[in-house]
Amino acid sequence: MAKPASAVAVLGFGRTGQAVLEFLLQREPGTPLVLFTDSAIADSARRREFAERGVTFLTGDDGFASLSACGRVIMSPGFDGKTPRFAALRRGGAEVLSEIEFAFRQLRARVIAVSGSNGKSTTVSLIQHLLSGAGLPSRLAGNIGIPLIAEVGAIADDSLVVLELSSFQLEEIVRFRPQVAVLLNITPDHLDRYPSMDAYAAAKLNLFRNQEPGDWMVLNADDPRLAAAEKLGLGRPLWFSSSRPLPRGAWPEGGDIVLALAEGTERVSLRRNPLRGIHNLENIMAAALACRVLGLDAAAIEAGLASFRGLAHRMESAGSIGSVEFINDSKATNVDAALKSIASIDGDLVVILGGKDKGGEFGALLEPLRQRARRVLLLGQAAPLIADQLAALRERLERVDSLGAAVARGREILRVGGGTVLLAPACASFDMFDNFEHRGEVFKQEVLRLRQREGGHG
Ligand code: UMA
Repeated sequence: MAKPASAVAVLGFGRTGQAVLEFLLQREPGTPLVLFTDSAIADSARRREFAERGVTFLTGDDGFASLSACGRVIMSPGFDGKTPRFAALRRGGAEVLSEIEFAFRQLRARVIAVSGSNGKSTTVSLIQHLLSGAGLPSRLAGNIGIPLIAEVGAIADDSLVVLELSSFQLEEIVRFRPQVAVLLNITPDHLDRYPSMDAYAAAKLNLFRNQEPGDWMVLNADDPRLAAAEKLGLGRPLWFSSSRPLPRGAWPEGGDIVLALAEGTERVSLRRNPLRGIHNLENIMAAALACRVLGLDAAAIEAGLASFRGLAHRMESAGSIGSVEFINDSKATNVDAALKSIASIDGDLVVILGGKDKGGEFGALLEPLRQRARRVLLLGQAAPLIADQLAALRERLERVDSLGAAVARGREILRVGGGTVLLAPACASFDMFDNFEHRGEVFKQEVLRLRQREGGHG
């Protein structure tokens, strides 16, 4: 039986879909709700609970076709709204909204949105840390793992939302408008979903689309795609560069960051900065500019930076055994992120690469690995592909079957001379793990286990 036109369809039963259902059940009681996923969802307490509250579960092609009877369709970011089936849905009259667009329409609070191929989570976490240190209430949400819709009820109109956005979440934007929009970089990622780099970049640039002249755009001047972009939006641009001074914006100078705005120039000392690497310097400059335009001064930014502790799975130390340090950068899920991790560590390296490929061009790793890596350990589904693209380094490549084996092998290789075993896989984790966090946890446990084994045997 067809649903009445007022029904709302929610696509996806992950974090986002469940949060949207929860919101609609509370805020729009009586509205018929349909939950769609491509494959059937296993019976679970969560599923039974929603079914008991009146949600109809649909699946498969026929299920999708019947969504055209719904007035609104709210999609999770994993769904690709550019495919023909969505065009048909729109032609049928349904309003298709992303969860971000839907949630934004319920918000009155100001939004600081951060996107980019790498560095988003560190930057939003740092911004929130700096704001709270300065006594400004804010809420963290988005791709970092907290659907915005789950938070809207708890966000006061006069507070701030710090939102991490992926390209997926920026695809179906209609009115979404951040007062401060930060774009960190655009480097190859998700090319299994996008037909080209241009299509991927276009999704990212949606960040600025609805900004108004009083809004701010914080941008990376060292990113060739951003620097060359002709029309970004109506907001006021503030650029940052890790390599050169700029008329306005941020750059490093003599152990400080210079923040140059229309009202004057200030310096933030990096002396007590806990984050390493050029990519983190970029994240810090972006966060500092965003907070500066929200009213924080250099002293508040400097104090907040000193007390910030980095995030798990991002250049996180997993401990040392003898003179070998283990670094967990499981979040380096694309080639560019892996390049940045390699560049930010001094000394000899053993690099662990591999996992589920996302259309990455691993050839870009060749030179840095040739210069820095004693060995490259290849793991998971993408191992043969990486071996192929790094064939020029053949004598330094080794296949491993598990992260445990990689940890032990890395320790062995660096036993004489010391160095760092770096997990920076340049791939997604889903071939062997639930997610990048799971992969990072396993890595840390394996390091611990090896340390105990070595300790036990003197
Ligand atoms: N599904 C379908 N058909 C599809 C796609 C998905 O049926 O074509 C269903 C799946 O069967 C499942 C559900 O949709 O039931 C999963 O939805 P989802 O993939 O949108 O995942 P969520 O659990 O809702 O998590 C999403 C983000 N996931 C993705 O963008 C893939 C999370 O980012 C985000 O934290 C969360 O919303 C809250 O905002 C994760 C991620 O991997 C961390 N992001 C990518 C990245 O960072 O590189 C973009």
